[in-house]
Amino acid sequence: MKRSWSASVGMAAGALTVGVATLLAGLMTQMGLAAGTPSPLFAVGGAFVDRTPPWLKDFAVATFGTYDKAALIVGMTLVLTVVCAVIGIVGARRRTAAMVAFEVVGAIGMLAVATRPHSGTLDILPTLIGTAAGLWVLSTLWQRAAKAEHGTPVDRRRFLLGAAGVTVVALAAATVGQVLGQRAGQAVQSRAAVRLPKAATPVVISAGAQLGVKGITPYIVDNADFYRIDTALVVPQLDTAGWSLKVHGMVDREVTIDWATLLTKPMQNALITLTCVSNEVGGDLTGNAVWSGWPVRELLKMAGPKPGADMVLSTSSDGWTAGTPLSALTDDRNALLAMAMNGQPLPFEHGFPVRLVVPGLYGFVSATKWVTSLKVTTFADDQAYWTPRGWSERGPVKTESRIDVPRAGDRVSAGKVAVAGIAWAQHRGIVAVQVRVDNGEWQPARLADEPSIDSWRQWVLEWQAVKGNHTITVRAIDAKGVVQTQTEAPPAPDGATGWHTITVNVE
Ligand SMILES: Nc1nc2c(c(=O)[nH]1)N[C@H]1C(S)=C(S)[C@@H](COP(=O)(O)O)O[C@H]1N2
Ligand SMILES: [Mo]
Repeated sequence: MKRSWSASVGMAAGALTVGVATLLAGLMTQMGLAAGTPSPLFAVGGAFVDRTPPWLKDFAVATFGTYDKAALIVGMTLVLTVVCAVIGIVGARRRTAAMVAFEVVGAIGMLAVATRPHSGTLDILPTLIGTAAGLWVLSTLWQRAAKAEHGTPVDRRRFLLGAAGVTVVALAAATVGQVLGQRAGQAVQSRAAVRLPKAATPVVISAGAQLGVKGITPYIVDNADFYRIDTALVVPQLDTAGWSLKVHGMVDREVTIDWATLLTKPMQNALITLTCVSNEVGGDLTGNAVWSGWPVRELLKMAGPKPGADMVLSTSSDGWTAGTPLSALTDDRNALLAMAMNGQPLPFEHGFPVRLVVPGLYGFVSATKWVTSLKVTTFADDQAYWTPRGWSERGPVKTESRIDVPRAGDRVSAGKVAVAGIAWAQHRGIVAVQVRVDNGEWQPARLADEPSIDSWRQWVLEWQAVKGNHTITVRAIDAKGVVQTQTEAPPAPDGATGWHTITVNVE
């Protein structure tokens, strides 16, 4: 077999191993699955740096200056290329020995990954899968090379195209993985470095806001349990240094605010329940949290909306848009440029570094995550993401209630049973919740405290359960006197309606 051919088999296999491993490492870092340095090239590089004797370090810095790390990566790539070329050449005669040598190189990569600081058990996966891909390339291309040697020009072309194709794919994968991993790494560091200012308006949650019923939704939902809805296939990984928000359109003057400036503004804390318009009756696409941020009305005031404007089109870094009535962002409600959720910098999935949260409106018309632009405009001139897709232009939250316990289909013992759940009518407030068993009389539920009219409210009814199957129905009445409608409607176009009804079996 031609030496250059067998060498290129080894090099293509090595390239694919690094490419696949780097791509998977980048994806894992992006998804928050990797803790340490799952990319083998960087792990080996890091391990090498840690063990470099001082004289060599000094020499490297003196020779390459600030390019010392780039020089290291280039150097390692060259060494790896030569090693793989040799493995390829050896493999032309001694397949098994070459395969074992390749596995040893992969194992060195895995060892380096596993011993990096903060490494988790999952971190070696990219290198493991990459090595398997490399072994597959070795055996496939050796076969093709052997056939090409005594074969037709077609066989030769098949081999050369195969080797070139693998190398191109490998380089592309490595590049994408590197960009993903680096950006994600930067974003994670940026989020970890955030120091939130103390809020000018702390929220007070009285003990009476929680009824303490077993199985009821907690008044505040943990960030990790909070529902997530968005169109982003890959969670945007922004960092604070690169973030800014521009107010433009129908304004007296354009204003751009960056993270450092936002941090100097008096931060408000607010209890706000977020609800998705796609939530079915009884569904769980709703959550309550303490949000901290600067009222968006203050920023809009700086820009000076022009007369005639009635909508703000907010855009996220990934191009998603929401159309919010200008009035909801300029009246006295706590519409926030939120920087924190339950005292933590926003989780990436919930909009880090800054998102909008507007009491009383469904998320799809208000709660833009990763927000980077606010265009003051009109409903006549601009359309938000979901409007041409069959959803309403406006999205005030409807008065709703949900039974949390017992669960539908539960078996319970006869006697006292706590029927409990939550009700919400953001920015209006809940004044009553009523429960009905088997189409009997509506009975008033006991309400928990309501620390904010922008949040949901817990309720409970002590029910004397008697044997048999029973249906339980709930409805809420909001502070405007509106009784939750019985009329059943699907989520599209502007929110589901109907009464949440469950059946339980009492024994
Ligand atoms: N950038 C962006 N922001 C978005 C969305 C989106 O798709 N992209 N979805 C919205 C919808 S429909 C809802 S219900 C809320 C959900 O917010 P959460 O994921 O933090 O619970 O985010 C809103 N903000
Ligand atoms: Mo939503």
